[in-house]
Amino acid sequence: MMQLNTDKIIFTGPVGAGKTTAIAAISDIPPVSTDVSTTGDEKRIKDTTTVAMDYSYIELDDGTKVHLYGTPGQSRFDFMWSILTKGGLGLVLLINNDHPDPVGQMEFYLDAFKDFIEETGVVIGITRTNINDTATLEDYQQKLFERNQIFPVFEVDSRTEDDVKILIQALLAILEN
Ligand SMILES: Nc1nc2c(ncn2[C@@H]2O[C@H](COP(=O)(O)OP(=O)(O)O)[C@@H](O)[C@H]2O)c(=O)[nH]1
Ligand SMILES: [Mg+2]
Repeated sequence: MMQLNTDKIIFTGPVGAGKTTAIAAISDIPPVSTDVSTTGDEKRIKDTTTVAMDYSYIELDDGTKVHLYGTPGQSRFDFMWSILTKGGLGLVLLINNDHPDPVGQMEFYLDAFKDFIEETGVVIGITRTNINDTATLEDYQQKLFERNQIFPVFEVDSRTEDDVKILIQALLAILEN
Protein backbone atom coordinates (compact mmCIF):
# COMPACT_ATOMS: atom_id res chain seq x y z
CA MET A 1 0.00 0.00 0.00
CA MET A 2 1.18 3.51 -0.67
CA GLN A 3 2.69 5.13 2.41
CA LEU A 4 1.28 8.59 2.97
CA ASN A 5 3.75 10.69 4.90
CA THR A 6 1.96 13.47 6.70
CA ASP A 7 4.80 15.12 8.66
CA LYS A 8 4.21 18.83 8.54
CA ILE A 9 5.62 22.01 9.99
CA ILE A 10 3.55 25.16 10.33
CA PHE A 11 4.89 28.68 9.85
CA THR A 12 3.00 31.46 11.56
CA GLY A 13 3.44 35.10 12.57
CA PRO A 14 2.18 38.57 11.71
CA VAL A 15 1.60 39.99 8.24
CA GLY A 16 4.98 40.82 6.74
CA ALA A 17 7.01 38.52 9.03
CA GLY A 18 8.35 36.56 6.07
CA LYS A 19 6.32 33.34 6.16
CA THR A 20 5.67 33.15 2.42
CA THR A 21 9.28 34.17 1.74
CA ALA A 22 10.72 31.57 4.14
CA ILE A 23 8.72 28.72 2.65
CA ALA A 24 9.77 29.74 -0.85
CA ALA A 25 13.43 29.99 0.25
CA ILE A 26 13.68 26.34 1.37
CA SER A 27 11.22 24.68 -0.97
CA ASP A 28 12.10 21.82 -3.25
CA ILE A 29 9.20 22.79 -5.49
CA PRO A 30 7.64 26.13 -6.44
CA PRO A 31 5.37 26.74 -3.45
CA VAL A 32 1.64 27.07 -3.69
CA SER A 33 0.62 30.44 -2.40
CA THR A 34 -2.75 32.08 -2.12
CA ASP A 35 -1.52 35.67 -2.00
CA VAL A 36 -3.92 38.35 -3.20
CA SER A 37 -3.62 42.11 -3.45
CA THR A 38 -3.87 43.93 -0.14
CA THR A 39 -6.24 46.81 0.50
CA GLY A 40 -6.53 49.57 3.08
CA ASP A 41 -4.03 49.61 5.96
CA GLU A 42 -2.30 46.41 4.93
CA LYS A 43 -1.41 48.01 1.61
CA ARG A 44 1.11 50.13 3.48
CA ILE A 45 2.92 47.00 4.66
CA LYS A 46 3.03 45.12 1.38
CA ASP A 47 1.33 44.62 -1.96
CA THR A 48 0.10 41.05 -1.58
CA THR A 49 -1.03 38.98 1.36
CA THR A 50 -1.73 35.32 2.04
CA VAL A 51 -5.44 34.58 2.40
CA ALA A 52 -5.64 30.83 2.94
CA MET A 53 -2.17 29.35 3.29
CA ASP A 54 1.21 28.73 1.78
CA TYR A 55 2.12 25.17 0.99
CA SER A 56 5.28 23.43 -0.09
CA TYR A 57 7.53 20.58 0.97
CA ILE A 58 11.16 19.74 1.58
CA GLU A 59 13.00 16.47 1.71
CA LEU A 60 15.26 16.11 4.73
CA ASP A 61 18.73 14.56 4.53
CA ASP A 62 17.31 11.21 5.70
CA GLY A 63 14.76 11.27 2.87
CA THR A 64 11.79 12.20 5.01
CA LYS A 65 9.41 14.50 3.24
CA VAL A 66 8.13 17.35 5.38
CA HIS A 67 5.16 19.41 4.30
CA LEU A 68 5.39 23.13 5.03
CA TYR A 69 2.30 25.20 5.68
CA GLY A 70 2.17 28.94 6.20
CA THR A 71 -0.80 30.42 7.98
CA PRO A 72 -2.43 33.66 6.94
CA GLY A 73 -1.17 36.33 9.35
CA GLN A 74 -4.29 38.38 9.89
CA SER A 75 -6.38 37.24 12.83
CA ARG A 76 -9.54 37.54 10.72
CA PHE A 77 -8.34 34.28 9.16
CA ASP A 78 -7.69 32.60 12.50
CA PHE A 79 -10.25 29.88 11.72
CA MET A 80 -7.53 28.52 9.42
CA TRP A 81 -5.02 28.21 12.25
CA SER A 82 -6.53 25.16 13.95
CA ILE A 83 -7.16 23.51 10.59
CA LEU A 84 -3.56 23.95 9.50
CA THR A 85 -1.98 22.83 12.79
CA LYS A 86 -3.95 19.57 12.98
CA GLY A 87 -1.44 16.72 13.00
CA GLY A 88 1.52 19.10 12.74
CA LEU A 89 5.03 18.30 14.02
CA GLY A 90 5.72 21.76 15.37
CA LEU A 91 5.62 25.50 14.84
CA VAL A 92 7.99 28.07 13.37
CA LEU A 93 6.99 31.52 14.64
CA LEU A 94 8.36 34.43 12.60
CA ILE A 95 8.25 37.97 14.01
CA ASN A 96 9.11 41.04 11.96
CA ASN A 97 11.31 43.19 14.16
CA ASP A 98 10.11 46.38 12.45
CA HIS A 99 6.60 45.93 13.88
CA PRO A 100 5.75 48.69 16.43
CA ASP A 101 5.48 46.07 19.22
CA PRO A 102 7.30 42.96 18.05
CA VAL A 103 7.68 41.39 21.51
CA GLY A 104 3.92 41.83 22.04
CA GLN A 105 3.37 40.10 18.69
CA MET A 106 5.45 37.15 19.87
CA GLU A 107 3.27 36.90 22.98
CA PHE A 108 0.09 37.13 20.91
CA TYR A 109 1.08 34.19 18.69
CA LEU A 110 2.44 32.10 21.58
CA ASP A 111 -0.97 32.53 23.25
CA ALA A 112 -2.94 31.88 20.07
CA PHE A 113 -1.04 28.61 19.41
CA LYS A 114 -0.67 27.65 23.10
CA ASP A 115 -2.27 24.20 22.87
CA PHE A 116 -0.38 23.22 19.73
CA ILE A 117 2.92 24.42 21.20
CA GLU A 118 2.35 22.44 24.40
CA GLU A 119 1.71 19.28 22.37
CA THR A 120 4.64 19.83 20.02
CA GLY A 121 7.24 22.61 20.09
CA VAL A 122 8.14 26.00 18.67
CA VAL A 123 11.17 27.89 17.43
CA ILE A 124 11.11 31.65 16.95
CA GLY A 125 12.77 33.51 14.09
CA ILE A 126 13.16 37.29 14.27
CA THR A 127 13.19 38.84 10.79
CA ARG A 128 13.82 42.27 9.29
CA THR A 129 16.33 43.18 12.00
CA ASN A 130 18.25 45.09 9.33
CA ILE A 131 15.25 47.41 8.98
CA ASN A 132 14.66 47.98 12.68
CA ASP A 133 16.91 46.80 15.52
CA THR A 134 15.11 48.53 18.40
CA ALA A 135 14.08 45.22 19.94
CA THR A 136 17.01 42.89 20.57
CA LEU A 137 17.20 39.11 20.94
CA GLU A 138 17.60 39.68 24.68
CA ASP A 139 14.24 41.49 24.76
CA TYR A 140 12.52 38.43 23.32
CA GLN A 141 14.46 36.05 25.58
CA GLN A 142 13.66 38.16 28.63
CA LYS A 143 9.94 38.04 27.81
CA LEU A 144 10.06 34.28 27.27
CA PHE A 145 11.85 33.90 30.59
CA GLU A 146 9.14 35.96 32.34
CA ARG A 147 6.52 33.72 30.74
CA ASN A 148 8.41 30.63 31.83
CA GLN A 149 8.67 29.52 28.22
CA ILE A 150 12.18 28.63 27.18
CA PHE A 151 12.15 28.38 23.39
CA PRO A 152 14.98 28.90 20.90
CA VAL A 153 15.07 32.38 19.32
CA PHE A 154 17.18 33.16 16.26
CA GLU A 155 17.77 36.27 14.20
CA VAL A 156 17.05 35.20 10.62
CA ASP A 157 16.64 36.55 7.14
CA SER A 158 13.74 34.58 5.73
CA ARG A 159 14.98 35.22 2.19
CA THR A 160 18.02 33.07 2.98
CA GLU A 161 17.73 29.30 2.63
CA ASP A 162 20.39 28.56 5.25
CA ASP A 163 18.70 30.74 7.87
CA VAL A 164 15.35 29.05 7.37
CA LYS A 165 17.03 25.61 7.45
CA ILE A 166 18.52 26.47 10.84
CA LEU A 167 15.01 27.08 12.16
CA ILE A 168 13.77 23.75 10.79
CA GLN A 169 16.77 21.86 12.19
CA ALA A 170 16.37 23.51 15.60
CA LEU A 171 12.69 22.59 15.63
CA LEU A 172 13.36 18.97 14.67
CA ALA A 173 16.08 18.82 17.33
CA ILE A 174 13.81 19.96 20.16
CA LEU A 175 11.05 17.63 18.98
CA GLU A 176 13.38 14.64 19.37
CA ASN A 177 13.68 15.20 23.11
N1 LIG B 1 14.89 42.90 5.17
C1 LIG B 1 14.22 41.75 5.24
N2 LIG B 1 13.12 41.59 4.49
C2 LIG B 1 12.45 40.43 4.59
C3 LIG B 1 12.85 39.39 5.46
N3 LIG B 1 11.96 38.39 5.36
C4 LIG B 1 11.04 38.78 4.47
N4 LIG B 1 11.33 40.00 3.99
C5 LIG B 1 10.54 40.78 3.04
O1 LIG B 1 9.38 41.19 3.77
C6 LIG B 1 8.22 41.18 2.93
C7 LIG B 1 7.11 40.35 3.56
O2 LIG B 1 7.40 38.97 3.45
P1 LIG B 1 6.25 37.86 3.28
O3 LIG B 1 6.96 36.56 3.11
O4 LIG B 1 5.26 38.26 2.25
O5 LIG B 1 5.54 37.92 4.71
P2 LIG B 1 4.29 37.07 5.25
O6 LIG B 1 3.17 38.05 5.37
O7 LIG B 1 4.72 36.59 6.61
O8 LIG B 1 4.03 35.95 4.31
C8 LIG B 1 8.69 40.67 1.58
O9 LIG B 1 8.91 41.80 0.76
C9 LIG B 1 10.01 39.96 1.89
O10 LIG B 1 10.90 40.00 0.80
C10 LIG B 1 14.02 39.59 6.24
O11 LIG B 1 14.43 38.73 7.04
N5 LIG B 1 14.68 40.79 6.09
MG1 LIG C 1 2.31 35.44 3.27
